Amino acid sequence: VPPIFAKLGLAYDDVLLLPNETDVIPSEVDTTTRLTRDITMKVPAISAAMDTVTESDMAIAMARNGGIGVLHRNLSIDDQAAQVDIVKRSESGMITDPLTVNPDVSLADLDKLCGRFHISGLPVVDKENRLVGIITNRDMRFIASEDYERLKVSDVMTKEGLITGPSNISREDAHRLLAQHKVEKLPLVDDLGHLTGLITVKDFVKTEQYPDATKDGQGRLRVAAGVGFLGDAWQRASALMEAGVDVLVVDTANGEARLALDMIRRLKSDSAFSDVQIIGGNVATRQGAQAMIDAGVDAVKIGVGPGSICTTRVVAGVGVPQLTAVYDAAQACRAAGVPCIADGGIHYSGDIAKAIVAGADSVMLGGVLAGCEEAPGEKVLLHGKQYKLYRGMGSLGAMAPRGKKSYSKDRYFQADVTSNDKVVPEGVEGEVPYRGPLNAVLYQLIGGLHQSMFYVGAHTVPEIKERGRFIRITDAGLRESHPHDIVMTAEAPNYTGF
Ligand code: RVP
Repeated sequence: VPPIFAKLGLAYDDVLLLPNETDVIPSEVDTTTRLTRDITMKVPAISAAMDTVTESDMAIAMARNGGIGVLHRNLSIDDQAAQVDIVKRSESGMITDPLTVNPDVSLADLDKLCGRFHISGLPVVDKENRLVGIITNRDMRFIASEDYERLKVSDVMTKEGLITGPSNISREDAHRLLAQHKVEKLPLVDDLGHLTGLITVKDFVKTEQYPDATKDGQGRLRVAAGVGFLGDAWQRASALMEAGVDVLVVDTANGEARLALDMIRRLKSDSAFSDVQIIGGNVATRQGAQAMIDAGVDAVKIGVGPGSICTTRVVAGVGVPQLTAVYDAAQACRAAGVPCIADGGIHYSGDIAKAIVAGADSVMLGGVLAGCEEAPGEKVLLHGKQYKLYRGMGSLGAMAPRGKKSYSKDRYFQADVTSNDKVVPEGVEGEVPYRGPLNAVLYQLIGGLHQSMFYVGAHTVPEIKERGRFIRITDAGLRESHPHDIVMTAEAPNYTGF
């Protein structure tokens, strides 16, 4: 019979990382990590699938800055799929279904079309979708607006010496062609001259602006989305897949539940989902992680009860302090070559390195991102300071929203409860300080990780996992770690003091 008491469980605050001899320069470390079996990202951070953290704005900002966002599922299937579409279209290496215009259209109509879609020019195609020209601002510049009704696209479009590329052109070749001919748009055509895509110079500019962005094979930002496992979960997963989602997160508070494991197995065995990576969670033990791996997941998400808004540990008395949970679950993941994610309980940047040394490949963040400009919801003013709403997905507000349907109750297996006062919450609702745009917040969080890597003497994520060692500390050690014997008079961008 196994003993009824397991070993002592540790939280991030119970340990510190030991410094080592080092030749590392913080600004030069490489934080590239694996999100799932098939996807890597430059920054090991994921925004949580929560309705006060990740909608399309946050997902775009996270992917641009090298991480990824998980779109929450407390909204209708159509709305969630539409958000996937927004992220996938926000930056595209190549537009596969570009807007086009017919040669017979009047310049007046063309002008309206360009205005509506905020574009500066269009490929011109005949009825068989063969490219016959291109029309841009340049062609229109010297035409008086009173002639717009009279003239047609075919009268002014550029048709001689069109610069085009083959459908399968590489990014580098496309860039070379655009630069060589000093054009802004490169239509792509197949052997028969049909238009198959469009590459614009604007996308190259974005690439320079966000060199770390997490992108798919077509140069579009990557995005993840949460799904459940009951009711219309399959329909939701299918709609998200059709909208182009890169990763589905089977999102539950207890990943060892048979229904969640069944959903993962079903997704992994359906060839329609072969291009979508599947993350499963949450678990907090080695055996839990093994169950996920056996079901076939592409990454395991770890955390039962560490979340800043979570009351599972007091309501149900269940959970594992997060450092130990990550350490134990990661043992199974490492043996299977499956990446894992430490989800919840990250308060300070130093916790990210602790999670990674314990075995995680990336971290999922809720509370520290909920105050960002890109998080859903308005800022509120409280006692002269700005705040944003942050609530648990197991809070009353998320599971029993007044006058609205909750789509995510089943995360806590409370799907068939109809009356709101029959809901048993496992989370709370509150406000977090407004923290401005995500890039500045992430800069501090990941900057902190760079410093950790410098102290530990690690140039890369695998190296910090290998070299990192913990020392356990006491309450006195923790008090000593935080600022003490001082009244703080200036705010630090990476220390909130709570
Ligand atoms: P934190 O970053 O500490 O705010 O934790 C965020 C995590 O907490 C989420 O990614 C999720 O796993 C968990 N969560 C979300 N809602 C609740 C709840 O209501 N109990 N917990």
